Amino acid sequence: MATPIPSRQLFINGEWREPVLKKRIPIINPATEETIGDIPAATAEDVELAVDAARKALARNKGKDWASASGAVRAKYLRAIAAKVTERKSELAKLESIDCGKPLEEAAWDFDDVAGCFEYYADLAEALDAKQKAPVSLPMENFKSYVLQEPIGVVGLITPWNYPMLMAVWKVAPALAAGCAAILKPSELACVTCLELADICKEVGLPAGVLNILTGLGPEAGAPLASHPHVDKIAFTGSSVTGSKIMTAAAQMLKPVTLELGGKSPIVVFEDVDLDKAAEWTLFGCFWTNGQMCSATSRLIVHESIAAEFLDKLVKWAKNIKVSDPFEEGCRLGPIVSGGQYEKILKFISNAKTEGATILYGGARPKHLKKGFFIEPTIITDITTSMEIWREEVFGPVLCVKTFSTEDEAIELANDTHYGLGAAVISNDLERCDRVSKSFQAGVVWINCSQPCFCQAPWGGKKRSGFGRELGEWGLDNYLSVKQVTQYVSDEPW
Ligand code: TXE
Repeated sequence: MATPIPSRQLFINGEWREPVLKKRIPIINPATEETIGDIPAATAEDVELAVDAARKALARNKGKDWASASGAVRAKYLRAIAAKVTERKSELAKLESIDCGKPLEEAAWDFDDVAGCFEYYADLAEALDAKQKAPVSLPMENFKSYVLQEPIGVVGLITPWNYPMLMAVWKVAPALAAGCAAILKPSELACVTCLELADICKEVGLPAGVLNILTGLGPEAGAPLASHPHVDKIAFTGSSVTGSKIMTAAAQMLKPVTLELGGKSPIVVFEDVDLDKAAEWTLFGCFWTNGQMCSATSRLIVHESIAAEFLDKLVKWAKNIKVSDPFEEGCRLGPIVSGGQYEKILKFISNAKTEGATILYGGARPKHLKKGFFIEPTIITDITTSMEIWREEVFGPVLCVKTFSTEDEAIELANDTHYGLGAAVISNDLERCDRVSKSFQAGVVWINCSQPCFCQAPWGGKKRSGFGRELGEWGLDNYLSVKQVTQYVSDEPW
């Protein structure tokens, strides 16, 4: 079924605008390797226009600018966007699926989350009004003090391709709720739906310049945004390498950043589990979104007494995972997002073999698929902790397995990584789960599950997985600046 890709331009100051240098980037369908359209490619010249539009949206104009509008007014727009996303969910899911390769059913779930995220931050925008002028108790009676929570200003949001619209909205929704004006730079590898978000913003009449969307290459569009002197904050999700570059650029301007980077998350399975339930979460935790999740629990650490039986089950179930065009009924694993990422994953697998690991299942393109960037669900054993496959983020459907004998050993293996985004523990002993959760060096811990994510709960990493928290109230705080106002209230001279 052909899904036409709308031909769009950049979205600047509430209008479609051709890139100044008129460049475009082809869109490749990862399931067929065919070119199916193109996206506009912004450069530094377009970044200038977008920053100017965003600053104007925040400029004082008789109190009618975005920043000084009440939270209730901003909430109205966020809810209108949520309603449009829901209305257009099936069309958006198809576009997402064809653009980044995720199974259609998974893409549809993403748009429920997108709408839910806008709704949630609409509520927080309203609640923000009541939190203004919160009094601070002072030790001296001749002073009184209160706190204002103000938008941080113009924010640059640089996002990845694995959840193209959802990752963008985790930043856009709180930024707009806080009263910031934003410039979104989604990934060039998949950003078709982000341009549809622009279309939705036009439809609901979002004031000009409040959200600007610039598609384009990282070094050409992302880098000038990160280093722009009139961008007050950068929020980034992507690789640790690019995160480091962004932090360096921001440091030159002493600009705040939040970074959500890579991961190599563990899932620890104890001997007392129901093997079926544990297998379900283990496979879901690693192969969901074609394994392209920063939080994928891609290191299985399983108790030695159940390892053989558990691995038999995993292999049996992995064989039943349908790898196909994401539009096919029952598809559970679609193609990898791009040729570059596909080659990178296959190289990780071949390096693992060279280093002496065993490919227990998968490891290649499924024989029935002649085209497209497909990789079988892959399970690798006989791993040592110094191997690249155990240490580096693969960002594909590859599960690495090691066994343990004691709880301490399991925790040591789990924490033996420079990343610290997610970690999961599966056990029927809830006291043990509690103990292990506290020992994990990770920003997100799952007990008896892996990957569920709610927009109400904080999300972010430790160590080289970044810092700052998205989602929940913490996500809104990212875009707020706290101002102390202190008044001398006594008639007596000081
Ligand atoms: O990431 P990049 P890529 C990891 C994953 C994957 C690897 C490479 O391991 O294999 O990163 O993916 C923009 N200044 N993750 O190359 O480069 C870029 O245009 C400013 C984990 O796609 O980090 C895109 O919008 N911006 C991850 C965004 O950064 C720049 C999700 C992310 O791209 C830039 C994706 C620059 N110099 C990949 N260079 C996660 N944490 O979920 C690039 N960009």
